[in-house]
Amino acid sequence: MLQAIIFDVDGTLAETEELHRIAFNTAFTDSGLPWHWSREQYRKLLEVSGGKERIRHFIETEQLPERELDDVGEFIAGLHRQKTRVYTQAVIDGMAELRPGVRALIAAAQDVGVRLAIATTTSLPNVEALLQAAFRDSAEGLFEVICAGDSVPAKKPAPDIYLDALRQLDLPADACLAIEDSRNGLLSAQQAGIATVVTPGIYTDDQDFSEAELVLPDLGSMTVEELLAGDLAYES
Ligand code: XBP
Ligand code: MG
Repeated sequence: MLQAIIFDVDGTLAETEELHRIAFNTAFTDSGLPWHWSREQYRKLLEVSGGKERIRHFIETEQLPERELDDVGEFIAGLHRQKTRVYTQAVIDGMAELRPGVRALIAAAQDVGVRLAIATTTSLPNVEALLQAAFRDSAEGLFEVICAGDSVPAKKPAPDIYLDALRQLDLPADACLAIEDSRNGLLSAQQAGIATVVTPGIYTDDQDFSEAELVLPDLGSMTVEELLAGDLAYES
């Protein structure tokens, strides 16, 4: 019997990765760096979960001079703080909207007492800004458990963030359903033993989701009753 739904954030609750890309590029420009991540480049960079890890991967693979900095970690952290400021302000300004079916599924889950959690690689301020913008006064306490960003040693596709969500929910994996948009997220939830529904996003629509219970265009393409009943026999 389904007792909790664990949502990914970026690409799942809302189509936010284009906003992240713009925030990264704005932070690079603000910092006087001649870096610019195109959409095509960002699709590839998204194979690395975590903004700070993504910047480090970019510096190393492009063999940029910043590799030689004494404290490249702090350099990256400073850039990422700037990027997070830009991103959260854009979300607060209403630039991110929930994907189709998300709000209805969350409301239906609440109505029948299915608990709600978040397991995301993104930074906690980004999650808080999105929940505030999307749910306003009802954001507080809507998700009983929020596991985000650096709270675990290893980011997706490692299972750490989903295992932490299960621990905090005090539920077994087979009582939960994960909802994801990316292969990294699917692998993370799967390794934690959680059945996963995937709703691919604009940056992940070419990825392999063969391990998913179900792949849907979005959460609006199936009735919430079917999703909550675990009746995942969707005919595309
Ligand atoms: C997607 C990610 C994050 C975002 C950027 O997270 O991999 O890194 O791209 O956010 P999700 P940060 O697990 O929600 O799909 O810069 O805060 O990492
Ligand atoms: Mg995602």
